[in-house]
Amino acid sequence: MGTKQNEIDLIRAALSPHGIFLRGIVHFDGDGPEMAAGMQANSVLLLGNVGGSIWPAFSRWRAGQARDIADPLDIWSAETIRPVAERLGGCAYFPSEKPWQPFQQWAMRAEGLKASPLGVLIHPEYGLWHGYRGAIGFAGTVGEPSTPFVRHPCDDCSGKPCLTACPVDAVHAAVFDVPACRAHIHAPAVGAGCIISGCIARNACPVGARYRHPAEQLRFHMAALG
Ligand code: B12
Ligand code: SF4
Ligand code: SF4
Repeated sequence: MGTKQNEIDLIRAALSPHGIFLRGIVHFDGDGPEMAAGMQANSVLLLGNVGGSIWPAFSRWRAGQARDIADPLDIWSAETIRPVAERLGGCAYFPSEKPWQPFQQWAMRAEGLKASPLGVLIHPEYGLWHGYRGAIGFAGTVGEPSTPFVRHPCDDCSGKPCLTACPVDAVHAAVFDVPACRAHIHAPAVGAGCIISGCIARNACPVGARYRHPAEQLRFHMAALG
């Protein structure tokens, strides 16, 4: 197995100043995502944020853009990650780009994470306060697959406060009720709590509380929920 440590070091050095970190590596055996040239990727390097790590760099970039540009975080992510992928001969993937790539499945394989009742994958340290900004696929074998975590924080969470915090009972152990959540946050006045301070159920989770997104970032993500 050829470890191309050079690529990994380059990716880390280029992206960590923007608050984007290598979150894990997945190796495939003929079932990887398609690359631009019609080939399949054999390795995918998953890139993401931890807590509010991207917020300073993204905010600086945004200050230089027109105030009303659509999907600024997606544009910033592509402008930041794509040149790194191209420099290394890789193919960049983005979570909001269609067709949607299975970012959460990759994260489950790379880090051993499992879904919380909110649908968001929960991390033993960062809790619900992390996400994925992109991934880079390579035709060859890059790095070693990550060693997955084994502990799922929801298993030993006493009281499970996320299940009772939502004002419209959208969060259940088995399924997250997306239509109920959407209807509530778009209802004038009543939904303002979630829009201003972030999802109440997500805020109620005790895991990784110190990684909670800054208030401005919380509002940004909630406003982007269409
Ligand atoms: C569509 C979508 C939504 C839809 C959900 C509609 C639905 N029921 O599918 C809406 C707009 C409601 C949504 C909301 C949110 N989302 Co969303 N979403 C996506 C997106 C773009 C596609 C999901 C998908 O269908 N993938 C395609 C299949 C093939 O991928 P998959 O991995 O095999 O499928 C998994 C998901 O579908 C997941 N799933 C199923 N139902 C739901 C419902 C929700 C709410 C979520 C989050 C996941 C989820 O389970 C599948 C098995 O793992 C992904 C990015 C991506 N490319 O995956 C982000 C993604 C899943 N979302 C994410 C996040 C963070 C959120 C929000 C918290 C945003 C916010 N406000 O901050 C909210 C959660 C709601 C809340 N109360 O705060 C993150 C999750 C990160 C993590 N830690 O797991 C992702 C990965 C984007 C990212 N950039 O990191 N989301
Ligand atoms: S409150 Fe408990 S059950 Fe809910 S997401 Fe957090 S750890 Fe999991
Ligand atoms: S955003 Fe509000 S309505 Fe939606 S799940 Fe969270 S608490 Fe419930």
